[in-house]
Amino acid sequence: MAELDIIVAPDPRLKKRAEPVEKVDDEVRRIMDDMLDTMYAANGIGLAGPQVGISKRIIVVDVSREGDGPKPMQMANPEVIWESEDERVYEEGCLSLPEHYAEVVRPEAVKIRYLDRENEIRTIEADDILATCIQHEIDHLDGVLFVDHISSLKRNMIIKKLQKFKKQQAAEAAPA
Ligand code: GNR
Ligand code: NI
Repeated sequence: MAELDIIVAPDPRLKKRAEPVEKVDDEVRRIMDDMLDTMYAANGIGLAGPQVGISKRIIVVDVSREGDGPKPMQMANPEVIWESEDERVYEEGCLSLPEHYAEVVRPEAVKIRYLDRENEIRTIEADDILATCIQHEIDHLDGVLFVDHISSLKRNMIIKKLQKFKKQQAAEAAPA
């Protein structure tokens, strides 16, 4: 079990398309477990490989409510195989865009096919926050961030602020 560092935008590693997993083996299971640890430590509801510098099509999600106990989900090669025509607006955040939020429109329900921990093909239907979160994570695997779904004016403002924040952090870490 290990916590990984989460990459903050702007960063070229967040813009790359991630590679499919050939087989869910012990190495992939270890990555999935480390990603869950990292996600819980950061109080996130989802995390994708590229956010921790792993350019593989792996995501983890847990949208359970606090009182209900954890419901971790771990997926390799997740794919949207159906999406509803109905859309919904959800205020999204992202661990790679800390402290920035914006309303994003997406299909309100989706069917997802993926490989589970045992390398078995599974299909699930998701709606509500689970549908939103899985679509957000699959976007990461394609190098897409939620700000790519909003106006360029808002996007550029958020990216500029993050760039400034990162420069400050780097200066504090390595004083002249
Ligand atoms: O923790 C997260 N919350 C969230 C809220 C609304 C829509 C999507 C998300 S995912 C995000 C964690 C994250 O950055 N996953 O990639
Ligand atoms: Ni994200």
